[in-house]
Amino acid sequence: MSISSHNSTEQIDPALLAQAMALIGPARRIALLAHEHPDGDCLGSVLGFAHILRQVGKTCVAACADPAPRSFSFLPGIEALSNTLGDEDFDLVIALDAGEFSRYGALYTQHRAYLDAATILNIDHHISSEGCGQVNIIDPTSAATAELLVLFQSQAQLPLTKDAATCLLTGIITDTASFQYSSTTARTLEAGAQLVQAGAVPETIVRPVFRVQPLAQVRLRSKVVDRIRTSAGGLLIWSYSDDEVLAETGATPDMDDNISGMLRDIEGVKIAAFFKNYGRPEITWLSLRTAEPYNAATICQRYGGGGHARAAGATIRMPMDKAMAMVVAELEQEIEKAGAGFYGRDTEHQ
Ligand SMILES: [Mn+2]
Repeated sequence: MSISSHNSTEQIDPALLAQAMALIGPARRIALLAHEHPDGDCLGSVLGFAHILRQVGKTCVAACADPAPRSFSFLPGIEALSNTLGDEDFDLVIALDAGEFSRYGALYTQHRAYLDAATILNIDHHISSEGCGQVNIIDPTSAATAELLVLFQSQAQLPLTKDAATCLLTGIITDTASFQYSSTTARTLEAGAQLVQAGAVPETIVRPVFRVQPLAQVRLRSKVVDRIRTSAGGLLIWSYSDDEVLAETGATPDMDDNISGMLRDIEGVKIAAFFKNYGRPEITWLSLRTAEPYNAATICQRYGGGGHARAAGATIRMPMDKAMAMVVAELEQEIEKAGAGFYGRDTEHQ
C-alpha cells in the first residue's frame, strides 16, 4: 500500500527525503528531541521514529526537557525518555514537532553549544516554523508531525513495527482530536490506516488520552469554568489557572490539557484564551484557540510564541494579572478590527 495524494498534499519532496536519509545513513547514535511542555504528537513522534530507526541498527535516545503527562504512560518506550542529552555523544540530532531551538526548552539551554554545532534534521508541521536544521522537512498541511513521519517511513521504505505504529498513531490522534479537526485530510486517514495495518489499536490510545481522567482533573476544570469571563457579547472568552487552583484541587499542571479547546467549544465563541501561571509568578503561559477570521499563530507571534492558525501559544514574561489584561485588551481590539461588533466587557458574566 502506498500513500499517494488525493485531495491533500503530495509526498515528501524526494530530493529533501534523500538529503535527510544522507544524514541518517552514516549516523550510529541519534538523539531525537521533543519540544518542551510535550504533547502526544512530539512524544509519539520521537518514540515512534526511534523505534523505526532502531530497526535499521541505530542507537537512539529520545529526549524531552519536561516529563511526559501521565496519560501517555502507555506509549512503548516512554520509560526510557531522557530529560538531558547526557554526554552529547551523537552523530545526528533529529528535532521533531517544533522548528525553533527555543521550543526545546532546557534541552537547548543546557546543551546550547553542542546543538548550535550539531548536525540537525528538523521535521515539523507548524506554519510558523523557521526550521532549525541543516535539512528541514516542514509541511504545514500535515495534521501532525507523526503523519509526516509515516510518509517518511513509507517513502524511505523503513520498517514499521507495532510499537512504532502505536506511537505515531498517538501523534496523529492527539493532534487531530481523533480525526475531528479540519486539518484531517485523506492523507491523514491513509497514514492512520497504515498504522492500524501495522498493529496499532486506536482504542488503546483514545481511552487513556481522551476518556479517562483523574478526579483532580475534573475538579481543576470545574474551578477554571467558575473563573470564565467573556467579552464582546461572548465572542471572546477567557479563564485561568494558577497555583491556588492546583492546591485546592490536588491537580498537577499537566491536568489543564486542552482547557482552551473546551473554552473554544462554548457556543458563540470566536476567540478562547486560557492563561496559566504555575510556580513562577513572573511567567504566564497563554494558550489561544480561534475561529475564522482570527489567526491564533499571528496573535501569539506578537508575544514571541507561535503555532497554528486555529491553535497557538506563547510564554509571556509578565505576572498573570498584567499578561491577562494586556492580551484580553488586544483580543478585544482584534474583534473590533474584524468588525464583528464590539459590545464592551460583558459585565453579567463577571
Ligand atoms: Mn504536532
